[in-house]
Amino acid sequence: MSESFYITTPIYYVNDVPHSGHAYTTIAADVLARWHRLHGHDVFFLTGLDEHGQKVQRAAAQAGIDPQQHCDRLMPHFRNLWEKLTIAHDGFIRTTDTRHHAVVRQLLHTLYDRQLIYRADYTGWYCTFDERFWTEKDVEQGNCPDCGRPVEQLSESNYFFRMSRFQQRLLDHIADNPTFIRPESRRNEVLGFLQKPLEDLSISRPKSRLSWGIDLPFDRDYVAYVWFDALVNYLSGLEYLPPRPSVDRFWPATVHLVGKDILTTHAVYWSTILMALEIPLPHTIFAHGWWTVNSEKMSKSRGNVIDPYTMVKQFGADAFRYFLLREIPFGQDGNFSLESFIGRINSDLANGLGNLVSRTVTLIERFCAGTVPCPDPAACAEQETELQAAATSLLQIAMPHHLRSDRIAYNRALEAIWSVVQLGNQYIDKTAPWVLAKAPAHEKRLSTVLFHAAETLRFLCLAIAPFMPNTAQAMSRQLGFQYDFSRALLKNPVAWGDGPTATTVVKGPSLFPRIAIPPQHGASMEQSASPRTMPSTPSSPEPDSNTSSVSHSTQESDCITIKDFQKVRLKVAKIIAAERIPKSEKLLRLRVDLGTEQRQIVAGIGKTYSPDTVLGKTVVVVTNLKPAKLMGVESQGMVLAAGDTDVISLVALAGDVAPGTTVK
Ligand code: ME8
Repeated sequence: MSESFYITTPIYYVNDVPHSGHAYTTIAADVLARWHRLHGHDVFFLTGLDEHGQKVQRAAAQAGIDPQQHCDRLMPHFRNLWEKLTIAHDGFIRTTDTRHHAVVRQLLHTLYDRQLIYRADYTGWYCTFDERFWTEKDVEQGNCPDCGRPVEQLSESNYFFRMSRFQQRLLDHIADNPTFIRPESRRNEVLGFLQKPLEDLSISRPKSRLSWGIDLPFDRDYVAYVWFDALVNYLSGLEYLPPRPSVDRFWPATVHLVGKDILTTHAVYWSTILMALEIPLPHTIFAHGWWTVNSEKMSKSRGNVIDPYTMVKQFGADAFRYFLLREIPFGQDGNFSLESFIGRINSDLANGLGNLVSRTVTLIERFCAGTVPCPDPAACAEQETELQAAATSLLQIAMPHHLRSDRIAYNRALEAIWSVVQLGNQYIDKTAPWVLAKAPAHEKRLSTVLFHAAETLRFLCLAIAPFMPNTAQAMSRQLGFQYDFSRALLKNPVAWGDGPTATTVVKGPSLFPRIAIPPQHGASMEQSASPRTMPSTPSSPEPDSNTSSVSHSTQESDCITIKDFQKVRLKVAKIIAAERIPKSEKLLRLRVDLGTEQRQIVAGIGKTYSPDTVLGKTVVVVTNLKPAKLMGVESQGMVLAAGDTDVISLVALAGDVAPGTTVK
């Protein structure tokens, strides 16, 4: 039997239609599932819906319908979205399914029989929105520490799971299994949480307060706490969903992908429940970061929700999949901006991959009568060796490294793929097949070059297939390979030149038409997304005579001139004072010495640096930025720092340079 790979997403609440955050986790899971299928692994990918609990009951009441009717009404919004995003899940679970109820009841019974569930009176602070109790010390000025909404004091008789008994075992498990909670920062968070004594977990809600749930098997006046019910889906889904994948075959799960918001419920609640049931724990719980819009949480009330349906309709499923996984490291938070999205479509997709496919196919059509030619080993040069090494290492080294379920780095994987895209475009520019075609003496060299360009695309198409299945399919069609990506195409190593030979290319429509940047970007997606527009100039296989030789495109709107760059005045500065700005986690007030003057700068580096660690540092400052007020404090410049989203490091100088020196 081949290696098994069981991946799950959270099951999403059906209190509302899905948004891009839900799409993010599901796309991420789909990529790993597809990658493992391509390698011939035995894959089960489970997603679904969390249909019980207060949130759903409340949403149904607001809609004036019965909760089940509400769930049935919302379910297609999720299923259709997954179809539009080409999500190839193997199972879709709904917690209102009576077969799921049976498993939840059976597990509750087991815990009850083992005396790991008891009844007690409890008084605590209850957050209706999060459906959980908080202790006095957790509550922040009368508000829930999680969602910030007011909490209310509630006294209630409930059933409790003896979670506290498992605290030490859980700590030991985390210590013994370094890849159990990923990434490392989240693992530390859980360890921090476990420094405090773990309390027992209320696993029931009285029906008098909440009736929408699964009846407790030992007391019909109560329903199960929605999180107990929901977490069990990871097991129940294996038991009864077609094609009955079975617990024996797939448990323990390889990876539960979750957002950082629900790390505790998975790493602590779920782990201790499994321990109590004597069921092995999943190999990895990977908690990814949070997408914000204009640095704010996405929410309907703020009107900044990014509607995934709109994104797919306007930019295509693959572009959306690409952007979400390329833009921010999985695990870190990131800000969604339509401007960055369109920027990536134009630079990485239209000018990068789309251009490489289009020019290769055009050149083969024009100079080889549409048939991918055979190479002549005698006509190979160093350029071919370099291209071949880069493309083959993609499948053999880069992807296996970046897509391991305990260190998932989609952005790095895509970066590696796009470095080959860039190399491919440079290769065509440098070898200039249109020049070779002019002299019959270069015929073998021309064939060799076009073969290598096509072979690079074959490797690229296998590498991107998990990320962009539609694009991979279209590429394979245009190059005449006709691959079926649901098959285990990477089960055996793929070697350079071992693909279908002498295939006939078929030019298709442009894979990624360039998008015009809307004048009013960055606001709500519905308002600002522009319709797709065709490229202003058709993609050309040859470089424009007015552009430099490495340019593979005549579309250079993302570039700035040296004059533009010189408008930014950069100077070396020394930090001579630093302090935190009250009530801000991120901002430091700095005093910097610029040789001839001193300035006050407010820098968003406070999460990475404390004031004492930056004191005396030599940094680079933008000195001609218009002054702006941040949290009421004027900033007279900007300090340069590196980091895709969060600040990782200040920009330092390689040698000793006096304050005030120009940086250029
Ligand atoms: O918590 N950025 O469901 P839910 C990134 N039913 N990911 C986001 C996101 C954002 N802004 N917003 C949502 C629940 N997500 C429970 C789960 S599992 C047994 C029960 C994603 O509908 C992310 O995966 O609130 C997050 O953990 C999940 O949606 C929460 O979905």
